[in-house]
Amino acid sequence: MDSNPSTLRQTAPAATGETHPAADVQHGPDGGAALYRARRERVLAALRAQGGGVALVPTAPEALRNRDADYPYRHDSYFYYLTGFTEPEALLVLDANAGENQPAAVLFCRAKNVERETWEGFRYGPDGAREAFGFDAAFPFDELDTRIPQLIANRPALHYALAGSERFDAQVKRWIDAVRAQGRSGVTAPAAAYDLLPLLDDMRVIKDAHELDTMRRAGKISALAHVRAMQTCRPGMREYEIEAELLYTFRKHGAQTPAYGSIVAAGANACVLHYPAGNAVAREGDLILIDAACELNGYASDITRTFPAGGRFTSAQRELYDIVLAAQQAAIDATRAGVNFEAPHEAAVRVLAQGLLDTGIVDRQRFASVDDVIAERAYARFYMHRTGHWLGMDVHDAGDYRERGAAKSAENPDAPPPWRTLRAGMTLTIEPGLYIRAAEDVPERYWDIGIRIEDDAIVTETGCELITRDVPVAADAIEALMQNAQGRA
Ligand SMILES: [Mn+2]
Repeated sequence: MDSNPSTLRQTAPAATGETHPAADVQHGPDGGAALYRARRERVLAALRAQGGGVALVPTAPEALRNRDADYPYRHDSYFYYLTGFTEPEALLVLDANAGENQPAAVLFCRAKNVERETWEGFRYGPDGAREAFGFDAAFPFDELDTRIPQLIANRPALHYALAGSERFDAQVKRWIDAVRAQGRSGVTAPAAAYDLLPLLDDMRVIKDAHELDTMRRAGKISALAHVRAMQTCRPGMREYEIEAELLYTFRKHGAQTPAYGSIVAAGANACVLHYPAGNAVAREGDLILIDAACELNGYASDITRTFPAGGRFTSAQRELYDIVLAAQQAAIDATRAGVNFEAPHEAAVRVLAQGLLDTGIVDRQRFASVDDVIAERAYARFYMHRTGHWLGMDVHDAGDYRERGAAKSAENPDAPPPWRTLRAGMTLTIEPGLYIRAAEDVPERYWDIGIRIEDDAIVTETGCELITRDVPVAADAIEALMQNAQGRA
C-alpha cells in the first residue's frame, strides 16, 4: 500500500474543488434515511418516557494491524443501526430534552478534506452527512470536546454503553468534568448514567423488513459459496484452497467481507469447534466441515455444511449425518412464535441422544433410555454447544436469551429467569452437531467424525423461514451435486 499521505503535498497538483473518488457511496444510508430516522425517534421516545437525558453512541475505533496498516474498518453495529453511516470517527448524540428549535439528533463525523480524500476516499463531511442521512445537525469530529459538554449540560442523565469500553468511559468522564467545571455559572452536569444497550438490544432482536431482506440476500450469497465449495472439492485439496472458493464467491456477489473467520476442517479437524481453515489435505474418505458465511451491507449470515471430500459418504458417516439432519429438522419444527428459545435446542438434543444410544456411542448398558441420556447429560461429550444463537448485524447478535425483568421465584431467587419467548421477526441459527473423537469406549467406525449442519431462520407466527437453503442439506442431494460436478453422474 502507499506510504505517507504527506508526500502528496510535494508531488500532486493542488486539488480544485471537491473530489468524489467513490461516487457510488454518496447516496446516503442503505434502505433510505427515513428508516434510520424512525429508529432514532423510537430511542428518543423511550428516553423521554424514562425521564429524558442524552444518548451517546460512538462508532467503532479504527484498529491498527501492524506498523501503519489498519485492519479493514468495520463500523459499530449499534451506531450503524441508528445512522446507516459507515465512516470511522463518528458519534451520534440523541437529546431527549431538545426544545422546539434545538437539534435532537446530532452527528459528529470527519470534516471534508480534499487531500485526505485523495488518499482514503470520499467523506460526506458534516453538511453532506446531515443532508443525506437526515440528522438535525452535524459537526466535525474534532469539535467533540468543545460541543459535547454544551449538549449534555443541564440534562438529567446520560445513556450510553455504560462500562463498555475504557476508552469511551474515560471520554465521558472528561465531558462530565468539563460541565462540572462551569458549575459556578449555574450549569449542572447529568446526575445519572444508564446503560443504553438493553433498549437497543430489544429493538435489534426483532428485525424489520429491510433487515430481513438484507439477511435473505446475504444467505443466498453464502449458500452459493457452499455450493461452489462442494462442486470444486476433490480429494487431495487443502483446506485453504476450499476456503479460497468461499471467499471468492462472497466477494464475487458483492458481499463486503466474511461475517466471521471461516472454518474449513478436513477429517478429524472437524471435531475442533473453532478450527480455522488450515493446511490439512482433505483425503478420500474424509468429511469436510465448512462453517463460513458472508456479511452483506452490515448483516451476517451463518451456514455450516458437512460433506465427503470424495463425493460419497461412508456408511458410518451417513449414519451420523442423518442423525444430525434429523436433529436439525426437529429443531426447525420446534421454531415458531410463542415457544421459548430453549425449545429447538431440547428438540435437537432428544434426537441426538436417541442417535447416540442407537449407534452405541453412548453405552446402552449404562443408560436405559433417551431420558437418562438427557438427564445425565451423557450427550454433552459429543454435542457440547447450543443449537442456535441470534443472528443479525453481529453473527452472535445482540439480545437477551432470557426474559429480562421476569418475576423471581420465591423459593429460589437465584434461579435464572425463563428462556425468552420467540416472536415473529426474530432471526436465529439452527445448528446441531455431533463430534466423535477417537476413544476406547466409542465404536471405532465413528472415530474422528465431526458433523454440524447450520441454517439461518426467521421466526414467523406459524413456524420459521429458512433463508440459507439454496445449498443442499440432505445427504443424497449433496452426493448428487458433487457427483454431477465431478462428471461422475
Ligand atoms: Mn452459528
